[in-house]
Amino acid sequence: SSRFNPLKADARWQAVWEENDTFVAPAGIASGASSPSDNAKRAYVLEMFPYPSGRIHMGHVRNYAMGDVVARYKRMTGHSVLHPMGWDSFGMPAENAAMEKGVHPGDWTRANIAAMRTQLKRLGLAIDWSRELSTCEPEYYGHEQALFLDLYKAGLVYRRESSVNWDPVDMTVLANEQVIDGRGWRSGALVEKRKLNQWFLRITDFAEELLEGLDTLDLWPEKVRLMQENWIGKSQGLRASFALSDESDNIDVFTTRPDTIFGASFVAIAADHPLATQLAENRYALQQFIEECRRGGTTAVEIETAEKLGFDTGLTVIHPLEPEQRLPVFVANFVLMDYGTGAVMGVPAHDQRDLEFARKYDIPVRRVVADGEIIDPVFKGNEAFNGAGQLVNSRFLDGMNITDAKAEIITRAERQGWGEGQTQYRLRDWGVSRQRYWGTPIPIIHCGFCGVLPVPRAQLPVILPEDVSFDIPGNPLDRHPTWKNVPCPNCKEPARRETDTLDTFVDSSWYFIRFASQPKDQPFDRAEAEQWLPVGQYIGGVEHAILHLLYARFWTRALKHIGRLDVAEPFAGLFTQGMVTHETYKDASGKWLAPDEVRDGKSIASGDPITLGRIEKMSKSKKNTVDPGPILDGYGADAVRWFMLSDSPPERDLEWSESGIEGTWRFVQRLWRLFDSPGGNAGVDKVVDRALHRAIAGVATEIDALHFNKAVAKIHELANVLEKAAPSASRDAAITTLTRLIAPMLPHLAEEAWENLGGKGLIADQLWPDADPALLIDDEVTIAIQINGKLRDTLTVDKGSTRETLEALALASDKVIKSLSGAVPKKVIVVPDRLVNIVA
Ligand code: ANZ
Ligand code: ZN
Repeated sequence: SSRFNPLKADARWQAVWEENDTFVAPAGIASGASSPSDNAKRAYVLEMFPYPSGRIHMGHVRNYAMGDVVARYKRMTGHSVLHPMGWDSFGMPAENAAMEKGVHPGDWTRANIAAMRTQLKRLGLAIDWSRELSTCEPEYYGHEQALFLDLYKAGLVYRRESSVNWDPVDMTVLANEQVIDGRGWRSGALVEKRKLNQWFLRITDFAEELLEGLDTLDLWPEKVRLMQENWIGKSQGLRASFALSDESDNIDVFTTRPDTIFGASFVAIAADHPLATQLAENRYALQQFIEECRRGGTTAVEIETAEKLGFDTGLTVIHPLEPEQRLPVFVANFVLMDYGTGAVMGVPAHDQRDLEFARKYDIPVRRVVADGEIIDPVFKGNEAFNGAGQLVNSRFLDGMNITDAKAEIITRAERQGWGEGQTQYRLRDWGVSRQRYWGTPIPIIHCGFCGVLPVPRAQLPVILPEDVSFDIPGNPLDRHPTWKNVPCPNCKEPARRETDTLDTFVDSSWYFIRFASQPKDQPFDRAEAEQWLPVGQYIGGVEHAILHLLYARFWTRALKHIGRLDVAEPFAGLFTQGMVTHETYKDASGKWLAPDEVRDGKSIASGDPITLGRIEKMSKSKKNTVDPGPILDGYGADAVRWFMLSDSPPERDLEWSESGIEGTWRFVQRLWRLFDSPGGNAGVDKVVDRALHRAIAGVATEIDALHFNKAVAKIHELANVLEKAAPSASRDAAITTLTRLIAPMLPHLAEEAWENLGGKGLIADQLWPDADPALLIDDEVTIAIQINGKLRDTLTVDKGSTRETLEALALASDKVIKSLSGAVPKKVIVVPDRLVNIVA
């Protein structure tokens, strides 16, 4: 027929792929199996698995369309492909839904998964659904509990009291990065500090490895590597001890600028520093100040921008190199307890925060580094100098550069015993305790007699109880009447279960391993997992550039550490795609309007003209989301996929527009008419042959480089040539081959056309065509035209043109005729494909 009907074709081919297990990955070879080793090239293609919020959004569609092109292309280039899908299905929204709508988090989640699975399947993704997993099911989280206990046994898990960010609305502890401008990332409530016993993973043991590993990830975006590097935040410096003047105690500070020690004019400690706590015991004003500090934000930006506040304790310390100097000790809001030692030496001339503080509290500011003439010890102005220079006003350091001075101070401190060189990481241990119901129960039992004990392996999984209520805020596990109560595995006396659950980032730290190998009785089989890992191409949003990727890298190393898996890095290749954006609209009253509430620049409801807002990331708050569901119904999967791939470079934002999807729909139909038009003519068409082979090579190169939009452009070029070409055998062959070239991107159309053209089997099972190198070579050359050895003109001619042709063309050149001005050439020397020299 002359029209491609996606509604029929999509469902039909999706069913065929499913019946044939077309995209089921070959089983790996499990440990101990005696089958011959499987030598097929393997490709593990993975998109970050979705959170089952309820509906697929355009961001998902873009993400999965890209991954699908890679997966299908890898199959066509002879790889065994693993391309799985699952659900990151624990987390707070399910509990919020439970509180708001009274549905059980499990029911809500599973219903969402069912709906989203159906929607995803509508896209015709080449996914091995037999490996589908959902992190909220005991079949998954039970294994996670086993791994947690393995890490516990290896000493990589510990429990300690720590100050946490408490979200008073969601009634939960938040990770630092879940606190945005001092507020909970979901609730928006002002965050408070609380002390709780928390479970931690020792990610800091791997700080150096995680940093060094970044150098090996050359298939990762540079910016992501940089973000991870900054997050790990390695600093080298000095830990120095300043004795209190009454010698009752010492204050240890950490500094990355030991060279500036002669410029130190005060010491500041964090509000949570033990000394501050001690001093506050009988000083109400200090207690109040500490409270005030706790209310302040904790992010780098907040600390940078907040007004620097201090409380003078009245204590002084002795400068370790100038014992006659006494420095005042302040409690200050810009010093963090959980970095370095929770105390700093203030060097106002060379540190902006210290300078602001010093000006405010009238503390001396002494210059100790200078980059020019001015070496006056009295530092003026309000801008600290942190550039390179020479040490001044610093006794034995005078004249040294900063690097040498640092080394000198560290050497002296170590020799004299008041300090030592120290490497410091910004990275903190990973607090994984969450006071929530909808998460993996931490498999621990607390016994009043025996203490903290792991749940015996035979009792795993520790299953979440179903009968919980969300009528009151807080963790339902805490108030569950029976679930908590268990006999102690050791003394059999009544004991209680840990009621904290694991951070959902734990669930996503190893799901890609479980995809690769999913035995029933253990988290994964090592040999089988190692056959697939690392993930060759991982695709996801840049919002996961730091935490998820760092945690997965850590988890992989931790598993290696305990001998369960020997993989250095989990994700060899990473791609972070851009967002899907849309215009925004407001009506006369300033209310946001959804795209389907607007027609021809007017509000459909009121008929009034609307104001066009900025193009922004699709979001519910701006009402500029477009639901993929109806679009898929209207245009079919291929047009939507093609749109997602075609418009912008994949790392950039993509603007969704009606006209855009209309355009891709028309192109799909254009291709269809091409497939309907073979002519059966016998002739050869060199132009078509060349265009085809250039497309074969070009599309492959662009898909390999993840330049999907360029691959799309190459197919457009070929289609243009074929549409213009007269019937020929070349054209017919090109049309047949074109089905393969579009197969990764337009799989339904490709299957349908392949079948109509008499192809055998499925297009999904075809190999990528070979490009004939001879046809890739440009067959025009530029030759030089000289007169008496001097360049006069250049001509572009067919390669292999004869001497006679070249001579004739050269003599016909306007420039040559002009230069010769009537003179008769004595001789014409022709070097084919290179030059013509006319001797006059
Ligand atoms: C003296 C000094 C002089 C400093 C100077 C800087 C410049 P990075 O590089 O990020 O590791 N610092 C140390 N511990 C701190 C804490 N708990 N809270 C707030 N600030 C802290 O930063 C290290 C520098 O940050 C340290 O070096 C210290 O200030 C400060 F010209 O010491 B510096
Ligand atoms: Zn006990």
